[in-house]
Amino acid sequence: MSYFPEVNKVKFEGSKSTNPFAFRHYNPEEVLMGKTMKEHLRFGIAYWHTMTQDGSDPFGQPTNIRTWGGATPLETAKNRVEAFFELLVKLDVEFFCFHDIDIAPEGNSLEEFFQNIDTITDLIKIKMEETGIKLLWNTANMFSNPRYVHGAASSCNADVFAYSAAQVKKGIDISKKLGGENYVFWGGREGYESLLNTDMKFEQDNIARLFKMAIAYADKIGHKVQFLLEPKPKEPSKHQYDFDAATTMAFIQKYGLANHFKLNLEANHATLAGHTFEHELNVARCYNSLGSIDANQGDMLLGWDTDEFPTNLYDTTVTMVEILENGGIAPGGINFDAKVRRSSFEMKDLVLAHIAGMDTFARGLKTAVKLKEDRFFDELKEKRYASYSKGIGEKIVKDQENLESLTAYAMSHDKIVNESDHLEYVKSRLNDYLV
Ligand code: XLS
Ligand code: NI
Ligand code: NI
Repeated sequence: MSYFPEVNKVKFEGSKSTNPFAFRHYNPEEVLMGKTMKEHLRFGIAYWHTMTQDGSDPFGQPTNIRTWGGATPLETAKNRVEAFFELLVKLDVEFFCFHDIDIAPEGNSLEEFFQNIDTITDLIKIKMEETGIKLLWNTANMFSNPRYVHGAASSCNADVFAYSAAQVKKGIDISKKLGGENYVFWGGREGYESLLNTDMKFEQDNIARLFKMAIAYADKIGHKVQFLLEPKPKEPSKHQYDFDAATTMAFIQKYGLANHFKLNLEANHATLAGHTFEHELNVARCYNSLGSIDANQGDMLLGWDTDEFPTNLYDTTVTMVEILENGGIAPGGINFDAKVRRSSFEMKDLVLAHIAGMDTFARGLKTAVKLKEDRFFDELKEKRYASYSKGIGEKIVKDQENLESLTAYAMSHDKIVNESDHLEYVKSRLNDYLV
């Protein structure tokens, strides 16, 4: 049985193709800077948005037509595995990501939940072996169930902390079972509603305690996995502890987690924090902590996480510039944490939306490679900071100067001459690369 009968395996047909089910820019085998596009981009599909999202919003009922509904929640979960792998294969996508509750029904007890997870991950494992598709990351959903009303590891209720720990243990167990390359924590309810009743330091100490337990457990069972922490400033908590990349790095460093934790950065979370995505990627690179990305885009006219498929060429270009500067994104990847609009409700929209995202990233990659090969940004920056490669500047960066010696220098060099950035010209030259 096929869930996407109208769609064959999506192939690269070139930019002139008018076939909606073809890649016009993503050519997995094309080699750029010594790596194939597939190796550069390491695309992943998110189980939650693709398999469980139904198109409902706070004002309206589900709109999505989905054909995998079964007689019981477990049967639906099994059908979803079939449909998901059909989609991954047809789109030639190498990786996937999921939360525990996306793949398996929670049932009526923790024990039943874990049994369901075992049943479904057995099926997923078989599919992975058949197709060669790999697990980029999994995570535990510790925010949807009412038990997480006060948080998970940051909850005021110790029983909730214990329940979270059980979910994380299971998450690491299935990560090992499926050969996961990364394991993500996104603190959906790890924040506060009001400081009037919140002990912020205590709550953050507890979050770090859970992370240390996770590191110890992965180590104990011999699972080498890269842990990732995903920043987001708001929604659902009014104030989330992992506000943005810089705040999250301060947390990681304060609690001594840097050897095991990097960042999973999401484009729409950056804009919610009042940053561009490239700012967040750049901050992560400053700390050598760029782990993986959740690829999507927000709507600047709306103040929430719209999780749209990335279709903005400028954004994917500057994102790929950061990724190339990082030397690539592996063992992370580009996970489409993105959902089709409520009005794109047909099954085939799932295919079209991913093609759009993959083609837009492929174009971003190609442009970024051209910029890199032409040393566009390198030359700009070399010229801009040239005063530090000679004379007094060179001595400053070699730590050979002090306040007294620099005062003596400044006395005889107090007629400062600055140079213009010509930034408007730079931006218009960048446009030449984009179109
Ligand atoms: C929500 C987050 C979430 C994480 C995984 O806004 O993006 O989907 O990626 O829990
Ligand atoms: Ni995300
Ligand atoms: Ni998000």
